[in-house]
This record gives sequence, C-alpha cells and structure tokens, in this order.
Amino acid sequence: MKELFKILFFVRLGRVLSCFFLIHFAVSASAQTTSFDVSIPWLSPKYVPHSGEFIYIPAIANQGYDQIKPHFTWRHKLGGVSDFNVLVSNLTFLSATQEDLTYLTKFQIDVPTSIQYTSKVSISRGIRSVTVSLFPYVKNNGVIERVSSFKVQLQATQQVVKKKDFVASSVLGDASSKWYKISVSEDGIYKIDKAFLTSMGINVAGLNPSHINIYGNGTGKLPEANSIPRPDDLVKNDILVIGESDGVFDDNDYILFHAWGPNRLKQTTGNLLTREMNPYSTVSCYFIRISDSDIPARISNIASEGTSTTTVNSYNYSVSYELELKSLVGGGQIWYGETFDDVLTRSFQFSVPNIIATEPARFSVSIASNARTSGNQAIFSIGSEVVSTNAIPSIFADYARSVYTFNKANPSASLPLTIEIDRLSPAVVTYLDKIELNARRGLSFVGNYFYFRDLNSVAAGNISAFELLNLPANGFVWDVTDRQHPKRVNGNSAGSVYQFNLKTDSLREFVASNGVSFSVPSFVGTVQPQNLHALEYADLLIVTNPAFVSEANRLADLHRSQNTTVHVVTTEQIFNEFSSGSLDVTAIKWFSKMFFDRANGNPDLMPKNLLLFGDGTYDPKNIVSNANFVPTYQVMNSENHIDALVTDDYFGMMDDNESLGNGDDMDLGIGRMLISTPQNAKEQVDKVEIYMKNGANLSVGTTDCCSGTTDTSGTFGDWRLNYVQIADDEEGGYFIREDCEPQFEHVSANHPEMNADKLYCDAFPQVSGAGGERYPEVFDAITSRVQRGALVVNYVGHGGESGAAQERIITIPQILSWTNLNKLNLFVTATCEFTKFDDPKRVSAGEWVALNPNGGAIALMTTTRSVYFDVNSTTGERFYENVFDRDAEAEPLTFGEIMRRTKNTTNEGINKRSFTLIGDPALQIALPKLRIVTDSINHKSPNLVNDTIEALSK
Ligand SMILES: [Ca+2]
Ligand SMILES: [Ca+2]
Ligand SMILES: [Ca+2]
Ligand SMILES: [Ca+2]
Repeated sequence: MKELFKILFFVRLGRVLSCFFLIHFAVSASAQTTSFDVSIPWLSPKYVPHSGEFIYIPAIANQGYDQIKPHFTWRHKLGGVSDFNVLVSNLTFLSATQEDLTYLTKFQIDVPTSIQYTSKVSISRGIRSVTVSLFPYVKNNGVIERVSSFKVQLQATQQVVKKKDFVASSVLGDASSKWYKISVSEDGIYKIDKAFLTSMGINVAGLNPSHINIYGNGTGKLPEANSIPRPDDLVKNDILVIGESDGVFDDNDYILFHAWGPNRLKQTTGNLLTREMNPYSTVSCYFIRISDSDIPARISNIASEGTSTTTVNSYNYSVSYELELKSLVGGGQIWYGETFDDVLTRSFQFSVPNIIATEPARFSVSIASNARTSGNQAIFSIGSEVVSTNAIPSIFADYARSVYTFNKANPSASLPLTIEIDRLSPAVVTYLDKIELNARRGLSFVGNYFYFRDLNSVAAGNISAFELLNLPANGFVWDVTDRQHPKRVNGNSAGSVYQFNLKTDSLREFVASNGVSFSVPSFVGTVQPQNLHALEYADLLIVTNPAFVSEANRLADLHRSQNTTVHVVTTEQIFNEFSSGSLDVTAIKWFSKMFFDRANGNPDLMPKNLLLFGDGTYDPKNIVSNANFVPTYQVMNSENHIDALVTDDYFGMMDDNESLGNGDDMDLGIGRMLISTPQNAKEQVDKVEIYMKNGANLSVGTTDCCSGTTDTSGTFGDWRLNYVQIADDEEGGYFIREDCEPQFEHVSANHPEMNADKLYCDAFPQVSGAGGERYPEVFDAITSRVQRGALVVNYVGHGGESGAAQERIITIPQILSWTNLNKLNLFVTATCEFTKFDDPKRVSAGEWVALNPNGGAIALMTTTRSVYFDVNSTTGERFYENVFDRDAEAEPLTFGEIMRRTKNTTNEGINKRSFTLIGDPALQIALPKLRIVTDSINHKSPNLVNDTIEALSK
C-alpha cells in the first residue's frame, strides 16, 4: 500500500492564489456571442517526491491533474438560462521548459497537434457556469509548446427548457388497490394461473379477472446520464387474460404477460448487439394490482401494414456467456468469471441452429490480465482452427482490460470456442469477463420461444415482410418493441411459413412462442401503499435500509426540532417507484432529482442534503457478502484499485446535463452513515444528538442532554475553536510544506479566531522497536488532542485501511480507546483507502473513527480509495477555504455544504470523487454560533455565549 501510495502521491500545485486574479478577462459581447481572453497562469515547476526520488512537475496556479496529465480548467459564471456553444481559438504559445519535456516523456503522455478541450455549462443549485478544460500542451510543427493563452467564445443557443416529467402521485399510492410484487430473471412470456394467485394469498373465488393489471418498466440498469429518458413511477403493461369475459377467474383461466429480465440487449457500432449486464440486480420486478377501478390494459393486435419493400427471413442473433464470480480490485461495476491460472485452456460451446453460413460469426471476448511484461498471448480457436491470436497488454499495476473481437467465416451451427492463455510466467493471471457471439440466423422457430430482430430491415419507408418458418400450431408472435405494450401480430400461415408485413423505419423486436410452454415468475411479497411522488419539498432526504427506519426517524425528529424539514424513506420504497422494484442505485439519485426538478431552478425549493443511512459494499448482488444496506455507486472501471472508484457524489448530480463528469457540479450535500445493525444506528444517532445539543446548537439554549448523557460540562471550553494538523514525516517534508503549512496560513489569514495545534512527526523523536519504527509521543499526542477536543482533526500522509503512517501513529485499537463523546471532531484524512467503507470483509480504520460509540468523530471527510498525484493537496486547500466559512446568515455550514463547495471548486479529475463525507450532511459544524470579531475582545458582548468567552480568554 505504502509503496504504491508513494508512487502516486507526489504532486501538489499552486497555493491558494485565486485564479481570477491571474486570469485577465477582456470581455466583448455582441447580441449572441460573448468572448473572453484567458491566460494560463503557469508557475515554476514543483519539485516533488516520486518513487524514492525527486522530480520536477509542471504547475499552474490553482489547477490540478487529470490522473497523470496536467490540465487547466477555466470557469466563468453565466447569467440567464441559455445553453451555449463553446469555441476555443486564438491560441498563443510559450516554449515548453526542459522540466515539462522530461515530465511528458517520463509518463509517456502523448501531446496532440491541436488543442484538446472539453466544455460544459456546469450548474450548481441553479447557478450556471461555463467551464473549459484543456490539456495545456500542443505539438506545433513537431515541437511541444505550452499553451499560454486562448480565446473562449460563447454563443447562446436555445433556451434551456426544464423537464418536469415526474407524476404528482404514484400508482402505488392507491390504498384501495392490493399490490403484489413478483420477479423474473429472464426475458420471456410468463404465465400466472389460479394456483399462482392463490399462492400469493389472493382469494380467487370472487376475483373478476378484469380487476387484474400488471405494472413494471423492464428498463434494465437505469441510464447514468440524467439526459437519457426513462419511465417514471410504474407503467401499466398490456397483458393477455384468458377467460376474462365472463367476469369469473375459472380454474383454467390464466394471464400471459411479457416480462423483461434485468439485462438488456443493446445495439452497438458495427451492427452488433451486446448484452448490458445489470450490475445491481439479478432480477427484474413487476407488480400485480388488484383493483376494481383500474382500467384493464390488454394486449391489442396489429395487422399487416401495406405492401412490403423488403423480406426478412433471417435475423441478428446474439448470445452472451458471463459468470459473475469475482471483483478484481474490490470496486467497480464489472465482475469477472473464470480464472486462467491453474487452468490455462477453457472451452465454451455455442450452438446456433439455422445459422447463415455466408455471414461470419462474430465473437467478442473480454478479459483482464495482470501481465507486467509483453509477450503473453490470448489465443482463440473454433474447434481445431485458430481464429485469432492476440497480445495481452502489460500494465504497471493491477489489471489491464482487453476486448478482443474476431470472426469465424463459414460458421456451422456448432461453434466450440476455446480460449487459451499462453503466458510467460506463472505470475500472469487472467480472468474472463464475458463472451459475446453475434451471428446471422435463419428465421425459423426454435425452442419454446425465441426473440428475433433484423438490423438489416431498418430504413426510412421500409415495410418488411417477415417470413417465419415452422411456427407451431398453437404458436404466436408478439411485437415487444414498445417495452410495456406488446402487441399480438396478426400474420398469415401458408404451409410452413408464417408471414406478416410491418413498417421497419426503426428496429422492431419480436418474440415467438409455441403457445404451450411459458415461464412462471417468482412471488416477492405484498406491497403496502406508498407515495413518494406525492411528497412535498424537504431540506433533508434520509434514505434508510428498512431495518433502520426507527433510528432514521429519531434522527429526522432531531433535525425537525431545528426547523429542518425531513423525509425518511426506505431503499425499498425508492426502488418501487424509481426502478420498478429492483435494486438500482440510480433510483436514489432519481428520487432526489424529483424534488430538484420540481424546484424549477429556484435554489430555495431544492433539497439541501441527502443522507444515506446505511453502510454499503461494492457487491450489490451479494455475490461474496451480504452487507449492502444502502447501495453504493461504483464507476465502470473495475481493473485498477485507484480508478475503480466508489463515490456518493453520483447521488448529488441533479442537472439534466450531468452524470459524473469532471465539470459536473454537485447540487446536494451528500453524506453516508456507516450503519449495519440497529445497534450501530442507535449509537450513531446518539452521537448526532450529543453533537447537536452540545455542539452545533449550544448557543440556542439546548444544553439538556440526551441518551443518558447528563454531564455536559465537557462540551464547554475551547475545543470548538481548535483544529489539529497531523503530518506524516515521509517524502522530505512534503506533507508539511505543501499541505499543512499552506492550509495553516490560509486559516490564519482568514479565520484568526481558530487555533492550530500542529503535530508534525518530524518534530518528535522516532523510536526503533521490535515492531519497527514508532513515534510514541505522536501516538500519545494524537490521543490527547482527540480527548481534549478539537473541531477538526486532520491527518495527511501515508495510510491505509488499518491506520495511518508506517510508524502506526493512528491504529484501530487506539481509535477505539477514544472517549471524547462531548467533543466529537470532524476527522479529515488525506491518505490512501483510510476509509474504504465498501469492503464487506473488513471495517477500515476510518470506519472505526465514525463507529466508536464513545468518541472519535462526528463525521469524516476521507478517502475511500487511493488518490492520484495532487488530489489530496488541492482538495485539502479547497476544504480549508470552506470549512470555517459561514453562510449568508452567518451560520456555520453543514457538513454536506462544506463537502459540496469543496468538490465543486476543486479543479481535478474524477479521482477527487474518492473523498467522501461519512456522517450526517445536514449537521452544522460546531463552530461557535456567534461570529467572533477582533474588536469584541475588550468589549465583551452580553450576547457572547459562555464557551466563546472561554475560548477567547484562553
Ligand atoms: Ca372465466
Ligand atoms: Ca462480467
Ligand atoms: Ca449540478
Ligand atoms: Ca463498511
């Protein structure tokens, strides 16, 4: 851990010089176009430690890196509500320095021959900014140069129209209906008969079949980008009810309905189909509604449409093979299957009856390998024919993911694929992600049912004659293109051919059934009426696992007593209304977005904070664990332990043009409380109550205490004006010089009332012992500072899941010994994986700081993964620019708002999203309520509260 951290953690950029003083604006505006001249404030290169040496790295004031690439972000606040086209032009250049060239070469960074930039209208709680991000080097005529300045032109385009497509009320809100949740694991036509209804507890005697409807969306994994439309609430599906007309559910009556499983087939480039594995759920849910007032939705028929322009007698067949057994680095959305280590050759049988031999079978195989050198190979054979030999790329750490595509010409129905890994060393371990096969197949009935669609049939104005062979006598074809409204196709049979004509301007998908064999869904449970869609505005949204509802409600009441409006909802309720009943993390974001969209751009009506009241894991499907209380968002990268991020920021991106881009601005404060048992929940809420009553709200007269704690005397004193800075001794004083001291100077200049307590390891004697190097005095000093109390305790340096620093200056037993319950701190760590909270197999040091019921922290702002380069330092700077600030009413900020502001002002790549708030985001930091100004010292105001006077008289 430490070694890697050393490699990565070595850069820190410019001090807290505001970029806006350094960038010269020459603004010229016309009716439509506004332009800005922007200079890049290059600094002298920084001399930083890297892998046991010191190197020079390029530096720009107030800017960071996008992983290893330097980058520059320009941001400008906009008025109005238009979208903009952004054009970057008029570049000027400076010679690159020798240090620049050495750096770019060392890290194999390609320099483009023209400027590479991205732009975005970023929106933060209704405030719009344009951001332009660029890589500040260009290769001109073969010579690498620095970009010195450029012009940004903004051209207003259309007015942004706010979407407000959330229904006012959920269908699940109808208390006069009975709701039954069912699930399926595959696409198919499902049958519900009397026995199934009875097994769910429905009294079929007296049930009118016309009172039955089925709801559900069949979306698969919800789209991550907010701009992609999706169904809201639950959509009523068209179903077929046999024996409905007599109003009686007879013994032989039944329902047929089409259900989509959790994984969706998607079209990719090159006319290929790929299956998107749902990373969150192995099932998809539907809801049976029994209601005498709900209008029955029933399948309609479609007749042939006009004269055909083309004939379809073959179709695009796609199948995928994928096992989910292992998360390679304990993070990310992708899970891997078979291991190629003890076994290096594995075979997979694919069978495609009626395959069209004149079209190649197209394979795609995804793997990941930890090869550290080149020379290893992945060899693919069909039968005895080697069809593709591929180099496995080498990677400096963890795994490299590769996707190999290859064709088998003249395929036959039997396609035995063999994957052989030819490795140079037994240390090379390779994992299979999935195999996908696309082939062209004759349109002939197979199995009990099958799906077909023909990408070739699609063209404007096309009417396709579909000619299906060998449809069984009872068989039928449904058009399932409209996901919740299948239609029965009315074709004609002539001999062995079933034929129908339909328009194919766009792709249509069909399922053919033998009319006899159907699947049966699983019963999940009854659903109580719920109506999250009808909730009104609230400041704070608490999302809890159903197991912790009572403590979540207690927490909500604490906030309500402070005039904060709160909703407490369960994950299950959210899934029912926002992801059709199955687990999907995006449903939680979409729940918040409903309130945000309804605010229609007015920040006063937007929720402020979202609290995730439950621990989560990287394992939402419970493949290796069962500890996923409030699920986490993991990024797609799943092969590198740094890049396979977990980030709760995802839940705070509310605008329509956002997902998780570097230029996306968080609109909500997000915090997570690491609760995995009801006891945890109680202890955590107790801590909030103690902090709230003894800390944040001491000045408003609520000094009575809580949960059996009656001694509040310890909460007085100077702790609320103290902060502790702890620095590791590694890297030639880097952490002191580039982190702690600049932060201290900023706080001294802007918040002179705050007292710093510096614990720099280098200032203490290091002692060699049996267990290695130690700093016993630092160890003791940290505990003594924590016990004495401090508003903020900040550690910067090396660390990992089991504690801080090689010399073990913070350890888990030590954390558990802390009893500072009346003086809980905000614990800030800028170190690797100190709080990798999403690992179900262990509780990290950071988690213990929060979980200690007798002390430790009220909240943490901490890293959940290792961090690249200077992200620690720049995030730390932005944190200290916000943590002691006040809002417009001179109130201390909430933890959520401190974190939101910190994130939105950090000019870094995605790695900044590794910083996570563990704690209640709606809790105000316990700064003294009344602002202290220097000239009040000698004229004690009668309004000054007791503790602040003590603080000042120290
Ligand atoms: Ca009947
Ligand atoms: Ca997989
Ligand atoms: Ca936003
Ligand atoms: Ca955990």
